[in-house]
Order: sequence, then structure tokens, then C-alpha cells
Amino acid sequence: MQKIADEKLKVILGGVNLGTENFDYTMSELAQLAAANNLDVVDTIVQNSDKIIAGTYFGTGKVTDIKETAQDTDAKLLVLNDELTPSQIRNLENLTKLYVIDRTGLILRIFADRAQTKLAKTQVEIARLQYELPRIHPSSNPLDQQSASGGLANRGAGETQLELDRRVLRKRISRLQNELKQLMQSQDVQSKERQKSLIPKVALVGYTNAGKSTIMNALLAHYDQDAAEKQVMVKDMLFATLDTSVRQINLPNQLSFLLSDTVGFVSKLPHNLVESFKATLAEASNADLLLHVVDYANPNYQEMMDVTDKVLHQLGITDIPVIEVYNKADKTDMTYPTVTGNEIYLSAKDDASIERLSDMIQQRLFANNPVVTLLIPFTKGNVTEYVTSHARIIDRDYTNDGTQLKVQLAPEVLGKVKAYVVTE
Ligand SMILES: Nc1nc2c(ncn2[C@@H]2O[C@H](COP(=O)(O)OP(=O)(O)OP(=O)(O)O)[C@@H](O)[C@H]2O)c(=O)[nH]1
Ligand SMILES: [Mg+2]
Repeated sequence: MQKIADEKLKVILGGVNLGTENFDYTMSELAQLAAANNLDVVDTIVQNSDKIIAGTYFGTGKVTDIKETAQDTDAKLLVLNDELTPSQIRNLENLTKLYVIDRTGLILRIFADRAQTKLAKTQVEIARLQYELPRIHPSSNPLDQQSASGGLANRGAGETQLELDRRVLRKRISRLQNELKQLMQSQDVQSKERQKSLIPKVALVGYTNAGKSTIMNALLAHYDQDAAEKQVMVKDMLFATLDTSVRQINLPNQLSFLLSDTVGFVSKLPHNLVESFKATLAEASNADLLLHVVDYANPNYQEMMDVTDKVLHQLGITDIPVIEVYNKADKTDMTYPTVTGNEIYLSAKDDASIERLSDMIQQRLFANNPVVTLLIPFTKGNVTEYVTSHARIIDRDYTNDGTQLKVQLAPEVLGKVKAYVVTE
């Protein structure tokens, strides 16, 4: 899919305010989504109402307002804050003579634009085709010409042609779903390898632009001088990350954990997108611990947390322990790092914060690991080597009978060296 336009298209934002608490916030976010799509917002039109008009979304008065505003501002596109029905879009296009795109369509376009890997591209493409399936119709909308149905939708033919187009789309969706399955199988192999490795898994989740990737990079850099090539992309924009990246964090005390960085969420995230990103988010559902990162400097951080919780719920991720990471505290009055219970207020750009977060992670992951003393004969150098690279060494002593180690280790590691335990 192409971007909507290389030169900036002038757009009007529109929304119906049903009196919900977070309406203003979703509208300001819509503006950000538009900016992320290289659109130039020239005006915003809001209707306060207790219901959405079934046929046209807005009432007649607002439709006239929009038409006039478009003439005054030279706007070509109307971007709406909700997911509209195909006929609402069609009717509004006819009435306003503007091209109409809804919030879902906008989000899908951003995802399509950002997707880099085959996996991400396939997932986005499936979501987009599913969204477009009921929406293809003969239209002169240039946005449709860039759409999945390609030129097919624009033949101006009637019902039969439409049915044909839909069949083509359905076929394409099922072909892509098969491709996705195959891609996932090879991912699954990697993921299973990680499962077997016994190393605990931690996943970063949260709203887009919260600072998840920045925290991943900071943790990497904190413990690894050569972390440069392992860094992931950080950018001040929505949906910088679409693919999951997994990195091993090696702690100085011989312990380590796997950290994964995942796609960010946004309010009213399209259902199809959540569905097709389930595969990518599998890394989060297999985690032992989640770091829920939020931009604490954003006045809407509470809504952002609620959205994240909701999406995690939709994904069936409900019973994994969570550390709530209130990030970007450097842009607030809050003293940082500050820990209270399962919450930490910090700045991803502050080393003391990263150290404190790492302590918290270790506390959650390893605190319950048993402490034992092992006596390993000098002839068993390989066992000593295994233990020192898989356990936290508390004390080391050399006796006549061999190396005596007081260690804290994971139950699985203990299972392998049980024969050498002297006291438990
Ligand atoms: N001031 C400040 N800026 C931060 C902090 N953490 C991250 N940022 C900035 O916030 C922006 C977004 O950071 P990312 O790490 O890309 O955010 P993300 O959560 O990975 O976003 P997505 O990949 O879109 O989901 C970047 O410009 C970062 O430099 C922080 O603690 N303080
Ligand atoms: Mg990111």
C-alpha cells in the first residue's frame, strides 16, 4: 500500500461526542494519527449528540458545516473518530464531496506504512483486507485505488462485479493466512527454543510511544558495553515498533533473563489488527513477568493504561504478574526513581532508574529461587563451570574435597546438580 499522499493532503477531523469522558483525548489522538499519516489538519468539527446518525454519522447541519469548511480551507479528506459502516462512509462521501476515512482505516494505513518484516507486513495486510472486504464499492475515491482491491473496485460495475471482487479478496485473505501460519511455524521453533532455555522471560507492553524500546535499549546498554548492535529502534512517533524483538539481558551476578519489546497499543485499536497481531504478541503471553510501560508525563496516561489493560485482556493475557513502569518522570515533578509496591516511577534516560528497575525485575524473577550449598569435587570442573554460569554465587570456598559453593539458583538448574548439594 502507498502512503495517502507524498504532498500533504489537507484534512478535516470530525467526531461525534456522545458525552464520554475521554472524547477530547481521542480527538487529540486522532490528530496525532493523522499527522503520523502525513496529513495536514486544517479544521476539527465536533457534534455533541446523544446518538450517532445511522445513515450519515453526523446530522444534516454538521454535514453542511463540513462541506462549507472544506470549500473555505481546500480540504480534500474527512477523517472520522469512529469506525463507520461502509454505507455511512459512502453517504458522507456523496454528501460532502470529500473522501472519507475512519479511525480504523487511518490506523491500518499507519501500520501498513511502518511494517518492515514479512511477518508484520502479512499481519497488517490480513487486517486491512478484512476491513476492506465489506467496504469495496464503485467509487472515484483515489484512496480506494490504492487499496487491496486495486483497480477492481473501480470498474463501475454492479452487484455481480462486486461479488467477484469480494471473492478475489477472500481468496487473497486465505492465502495470506496460510502464509502467516507458515511464518509463525518458524517463529514458533525459535520461541520453543527460548522456552526450553529455562531463562525467565520478561515482556515490555504498553501504549505506543510510552518508551518501551527506550527501556529495552537502556537495560541492554546498562549491562553490555557492546550493546550497540543489539539496540532496537526508538522514535518519537506512533507505532515505531511493529515487530517483537527479543534480547538476552546478562546480569553481573550470572543470572539472566530474556526481554521482549512488542508493538504498542492505541485507543480503539481495530479488532482485526488485534486479532492478526496475536501471533506477534505471543511473546508477551508466554512471559513470566510483564513491564507495563506508560508515558507518565502524558496527561492522559490513565486512559492509556486502561486501553493497554483492555487489549491485554482481549488477547487473553490476564494472569501474568505486572510491574507498572511510570516512565518519562523527568518531564514531571515526580522524584525518580521511586518504587511503591508493583509500581516504579522512572526515566528511561536515567541510569539510576534503570538500575532500580533491574533490581525490581530480579526481585520478582529470582527472589524465590532456593539457596543451597554445593560441594563439587575438583575432578568435576565442568559441573563447577555450569554452576558458576547458571547461578548467583553467594560464597565460594576451597576444601580438601573440592569447591564449596553457596549459590542461589533456579529450580531447574538445581535439578541438574542435586547430587552435589550438601545442605539445603
Ligand atoms: N524525556 C523522556 N523521553 C523519553 C523517555 N523514554 C522514552 N522517551 C522518548 O519517547 C519517544 C518514544 O520512545 P520509544 O521507546 O520509541 O517508545 P515505544 O513505547 O517503543 O513506542 P512504539 O514502538 O511506538 O510502541 C522517543 O522519542 C524517546 O526518546 C523518558 O524517560 N524521558
Ligand atoms: Mg517501540
